[in-house]
Amino acid sequence: MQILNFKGWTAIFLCLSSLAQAGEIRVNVKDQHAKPVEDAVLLLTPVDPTKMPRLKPKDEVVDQIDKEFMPYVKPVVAGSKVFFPNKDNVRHHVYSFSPAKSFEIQLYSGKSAAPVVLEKPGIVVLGCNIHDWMLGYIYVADTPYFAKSKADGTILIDGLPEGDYQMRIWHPGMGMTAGETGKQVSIHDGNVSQLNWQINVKPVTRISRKSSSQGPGY
Ligand SMILES: [Cu+2]
Repeated sequence: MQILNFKGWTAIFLCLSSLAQAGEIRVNVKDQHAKPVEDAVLLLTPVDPTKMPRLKPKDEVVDQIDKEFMPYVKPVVAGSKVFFPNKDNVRHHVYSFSPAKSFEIQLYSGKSAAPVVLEKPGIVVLGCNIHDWMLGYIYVADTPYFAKSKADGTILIDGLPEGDYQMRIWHPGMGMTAGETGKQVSIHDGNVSQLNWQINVKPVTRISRKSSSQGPGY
């Protein structure tokens, strides 16, 4: 019994010490009117390029629900495979003409669309040939350290190895530039770095089409 207890304590200790080997950053994103900005993508790149880990591509999903892309902004790591399941009862025809990736998924319904592999970092603007208003963005990141802001404008990135990082931030309202840069942060094990970041964004008008999905559709 004592041995079991001892093992239990050892396990807890190891767990705590591995948690301490990383830091985190919390950023509060506001616009020029001091309003919280949702869907801003924050990216951290180690200042020392030898600290950049190998990217691990993932399987990601951008849904189509009520004739909208969900989520509106999706950050993914470069090399990831993105699936575009159609959850509507009408067909979509998803495309992008962006330099980071140009592709087209012909009229389809359900999960029949083949995934698209996004190798090149950059911004992929999504549209639908049938529904002109459908607009979505995939930010293909060249670093594994990224996250996007919630409705209250906060972004959290945890599990960051200790070190200095260059930060970038991007939002659809900033246009197709790579975003704003220039801030650096030092991450220390077990510490939380907090900062406020004000960005200039053009208002993004998004009209909900929910009601129109009740009808016969097209
Ligand atoms: Cu569509």
